[in-house]
Amino acid sequence: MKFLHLADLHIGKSVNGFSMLDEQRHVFRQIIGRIQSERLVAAVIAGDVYDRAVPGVEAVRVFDDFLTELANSNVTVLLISGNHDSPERLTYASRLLSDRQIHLCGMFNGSLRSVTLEDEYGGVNFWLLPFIKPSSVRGMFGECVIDSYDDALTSTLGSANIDYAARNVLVSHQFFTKAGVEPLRSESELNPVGGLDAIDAGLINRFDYVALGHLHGAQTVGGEHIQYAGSPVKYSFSEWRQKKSVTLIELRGKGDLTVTKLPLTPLHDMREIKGALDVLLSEEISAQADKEDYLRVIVTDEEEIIDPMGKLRSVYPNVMALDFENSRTSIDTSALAADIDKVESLSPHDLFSEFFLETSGAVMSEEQTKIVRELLETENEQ
Ligand SMILES: [Mn+2]
Repeated sequence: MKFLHLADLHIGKSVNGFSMLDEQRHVFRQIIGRIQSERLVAAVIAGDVYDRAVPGVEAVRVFDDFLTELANSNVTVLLISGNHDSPERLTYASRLLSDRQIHLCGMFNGSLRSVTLEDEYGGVNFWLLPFIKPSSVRGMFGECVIDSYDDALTSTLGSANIDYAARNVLVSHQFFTKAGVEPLRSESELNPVGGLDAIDAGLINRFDYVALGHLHGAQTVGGEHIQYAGSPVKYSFSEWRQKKSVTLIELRGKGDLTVTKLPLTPLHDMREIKGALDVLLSEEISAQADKEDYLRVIVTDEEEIIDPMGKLRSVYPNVMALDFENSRTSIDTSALAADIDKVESLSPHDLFSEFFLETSGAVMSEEQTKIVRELLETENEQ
């Protein structure tokens, strides 16, 4: 059988104040096209569907359109929540949707869910593991001690009674690493302090394929059969040299697998340019690539320039970031301005949610949200 593996959609994400919704719609159209032309049986979405726990109206609409197109393409959809998603919200209507072969697995309740799809070699079990934290699964497995992410995964898989003689695919959003191999990280991911969330990829080596989300650069972990699909859109300048793709898996008999990267074309690419302002603005340089690309511009002039952003945007409308590299101190002014805009537009509750997400690496639970709301209300009354 052939199926598609994607992850880290981050629908609704803005990069330096620029909405990525048009980029997301653009790659989703390409993904639907490939699903139809390759006659795929399933689309696996390995977490981080939305960029935040409470997505905006437009983001929900874009995902609704994408899910409807997937259903109309007659593929089975297998989806888990990532650390950016609200498990409860992502589970909405999931019991109804499973009748349409759309399996939304947002919450983990102590038993690993599986969906079996058939092909000419028999059944393939897709195991759906939403993003879990040690604290969220503690107590679910009797007396088992769960102190680390490794413990959480070991107990979860151990309780699932997986028959490894059959064909099994794991869908997960945990951070898997292989000892001695430095993963390719991107600035648009969340990195909890100290890398305590890392799990040894040896624990998942017996699956025929592991469809991972979390890392935004496509990469393998300890074998061709363990893959991070990467985000379908570039979400930070640390990714500007990456080529974004979705992953096509052809699984034949036990242990017989082909993995292919299907490249995605952005509406506007993301890139960096560097040099003296006059040179960068010249027709000779600007005509070399699409002027509407998302740019990080590094200006190297020594003299003070009046309104460099205005001048740059008259030629390159989508300049996202401006840096100066000269003998004086360099300051990233545009990023600062975009951040201030963003901060001013958020409510105290949303600001705290963002802060929590950035520092802890996961969205607040319903209970934590309730506590924060109560505290803010008390504060307001006083
Ligand atoms: Mn992500």
